[in-house]
Amino acid sequence: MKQSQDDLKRLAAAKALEFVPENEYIGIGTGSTVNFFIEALGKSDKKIKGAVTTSRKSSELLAQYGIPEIHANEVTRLPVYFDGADEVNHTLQMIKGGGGAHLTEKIVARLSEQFICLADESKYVTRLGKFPVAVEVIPMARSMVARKIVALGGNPELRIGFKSFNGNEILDVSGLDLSKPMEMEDRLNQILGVVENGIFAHDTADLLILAQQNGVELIK
Ligand code: ABF
Repeated sequence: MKQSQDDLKRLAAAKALEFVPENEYIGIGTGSTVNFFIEALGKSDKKIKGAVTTSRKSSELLAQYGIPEIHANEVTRLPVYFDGADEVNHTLQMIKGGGGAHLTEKIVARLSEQFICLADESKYVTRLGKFPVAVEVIPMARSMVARKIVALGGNPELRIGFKSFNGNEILDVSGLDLSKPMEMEDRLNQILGVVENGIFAHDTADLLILAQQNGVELIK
């Protein structure tokens, strides 16, 4: 029987438990795949010291399962960070930010020695770029940034009614040429008024736990 996308997310989440180190603080991201991971971790007998997380939603869920939270400023390193993605390619570069939390996610990724990405097969792509790139902008620079993005070949759309964790706005940008993801990540971040974008080309995953109809595959 064909498994649903949620079944596959659950499978990836269950597999990820095997990579949770005990008696350590870990990083935990955001999104529905990670929600399954937090649930699985909360119900498991794995003992961790606590977690640095990337959104209020994940904080709430951690609290619900009695997993202590620690602030990013209280740790100097994390052995591992678990998070999902909107797209991930064969070299484990990703597009993230569908949930608008890519800034906090990049910070926790950079604090972590290992980034483990949890994904169902729909996220695994040959080429990044179908999913729009989220660009977090300082509100007063929004229009100026949008014009620069158009000049780069992108089509920016304001995410209506959304503010990031840090009170900024998000432009969802389609149409960008992501054949060189690192270059585009840098070019977007060089625009004055951009806080961070959702291309994770520098901060690739170290391991992808990919749940597919025929089983879970580990891709390095
Ligand atoms: C986070 O959640 C984001 O970077 C990404 O946008 C999203 C993936 O969500 P889901 O697991 O719900 O597909 O990982």
